[in-house]
Amino acid sequence: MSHRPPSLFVAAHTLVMGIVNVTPDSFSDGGCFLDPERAIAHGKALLSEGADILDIGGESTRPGAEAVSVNEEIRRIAPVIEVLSKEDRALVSIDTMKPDVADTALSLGARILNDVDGLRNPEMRRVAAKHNAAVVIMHMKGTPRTMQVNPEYADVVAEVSQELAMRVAQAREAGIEDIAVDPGIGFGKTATHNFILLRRLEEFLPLGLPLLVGPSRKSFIGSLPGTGSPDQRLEGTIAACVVSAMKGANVVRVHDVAACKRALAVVDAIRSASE
Ligand code: HH2
Repeated sequence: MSHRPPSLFVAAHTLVMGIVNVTPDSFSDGGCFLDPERAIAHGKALLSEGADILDIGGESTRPGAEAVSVNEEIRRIAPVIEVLSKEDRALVSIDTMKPDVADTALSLGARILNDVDGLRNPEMRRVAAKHNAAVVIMHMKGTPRTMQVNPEYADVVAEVSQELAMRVAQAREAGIEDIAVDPGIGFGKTATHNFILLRRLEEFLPLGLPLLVGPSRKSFIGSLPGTGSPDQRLEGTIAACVVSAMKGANVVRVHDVAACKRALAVVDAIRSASE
């Protein structure tokens, strides 16, 4: 008999991770929630809309974003994590690439470490293991500064999958047990790469791990007519979430929690209906 604890990323329904960006420069909502009180209010609103997880970040990873110091990132996220992790039903995730930020957030009550750098840094793996955190291992080609400079793959799905498998093995070696994988929509990929990743998402299922997908308001949606600005990308975001859920994603990471919850309730009902 297996005694593995249940994964935080697996439930009977598709989980929705709501985004709380405590940043001045995030690509779609930069500056909206930099003030801790506003970020906390936003997190509470997302919980009341049905968010299953709150993903709190203090550094934008948009292409070309300016780096943020450890102290500044901690100053942004700490008060928000401290309050939101004490909310009823709240499961808090910290979105960071920095070990010291992760350490502080996990000490303050976050239970998930979401690292867009895939826990490449051994110190990140050590911090996650120390706190017995669940982790999201995301694929990124390059760094946020360079990733959109002409990304190339022979077979994007195969290459992303191989790299994720390698990072998962490293994380397991470090003693991390609860792991979700994420193909990293928009992180070192052209719009076409992102469409292919979503169309072939089921090819990540053989990794045998919960799958998280983050298409929300991203520029691959904006590459299509009439969706140039992020506030025109809700329907496209929902379409990508629906496809992801139908193809086996366990978690979607989105800004628009209420709308995505409503759409995914239908998907979940279609998937689970029995004769
Ligand atoms: N996307 C963003 C940030 N973190 N984490 C995971 N696991 N998957 C993603 O696709 C992902 C992520 C980028 O979105 P956002 O947080 O809205 O923008 P910014 O990085 O500009 O703050």
